[in-house]
Amino acid sequence: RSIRCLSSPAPTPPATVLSQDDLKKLSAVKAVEYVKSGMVLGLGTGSTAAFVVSEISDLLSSGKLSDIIGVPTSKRTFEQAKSLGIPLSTLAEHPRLDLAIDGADEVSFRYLGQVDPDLNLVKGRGGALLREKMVEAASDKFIVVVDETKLVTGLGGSGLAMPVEVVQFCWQYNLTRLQELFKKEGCEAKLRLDPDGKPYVTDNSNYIVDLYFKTPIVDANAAGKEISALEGVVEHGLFLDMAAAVIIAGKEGINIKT
Ligand code: ABF
Repeated sequence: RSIRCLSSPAPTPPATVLSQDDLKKLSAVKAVEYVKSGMVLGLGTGSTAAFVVSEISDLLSSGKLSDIIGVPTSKRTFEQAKSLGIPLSTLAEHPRLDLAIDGADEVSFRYLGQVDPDLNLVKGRGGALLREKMVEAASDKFIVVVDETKLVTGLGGSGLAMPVEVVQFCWQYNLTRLQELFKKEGCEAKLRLDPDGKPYVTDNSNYIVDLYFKTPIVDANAAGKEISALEGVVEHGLFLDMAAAVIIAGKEGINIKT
């Protein structure tokens, strides 16, 4: 009979496989290191930003942070922060904020082969782009928290939605004009709908026209200006040259770009 190995070598334990949520949490925890007691903070929207809010709540509960006031970028962030006992306020009461931390859908890092020094972003797939942009524009520093899946070689490059918030009254006109504007990028524009098929309505009672590009936007700055110039457009998801730093959590660790 062949002599069977009594014990085969122990299988190599798998390297720690970090989930996307793990990576989001890592970037969130790193970003909260920039929060100091007494700050007025812009609180972002989305799952990564939600980890930031819960981390701030934990630090307040443990006494490691105090005297924080939060200005939420959406009704759902307001509800989350309120439920965690974070003192909240508004832009009306605090027209200037010390710091805003928020997620993003795309970070343009290798634009046309160059590192994009402006840390340009696509944001707003969560529908909160208008309040996000206002809060982040009002902040002395805006820090972005992402996992590495958000890096793209040119904005629109993910092929996923780039939102434009429009007044309900003229959404069809805006949809048509936006599609024409980005014909060379093979843009398809769609009115964002709720699961029940009705138009999605933002916290500001507007609609969203989502743009889907076949090829990345060539000139993001020009694109932002052209979109904003359209009658009935309230805001768009191109956040250009706004971020002071992007904290990227990847399987190799944390990478901070400023
Ligand atoms: C928000 O973060 C939105 O601008 C963007 O859509 C979202 C990204 O979502 P997640 O962090 O869940 O990936 O700020």
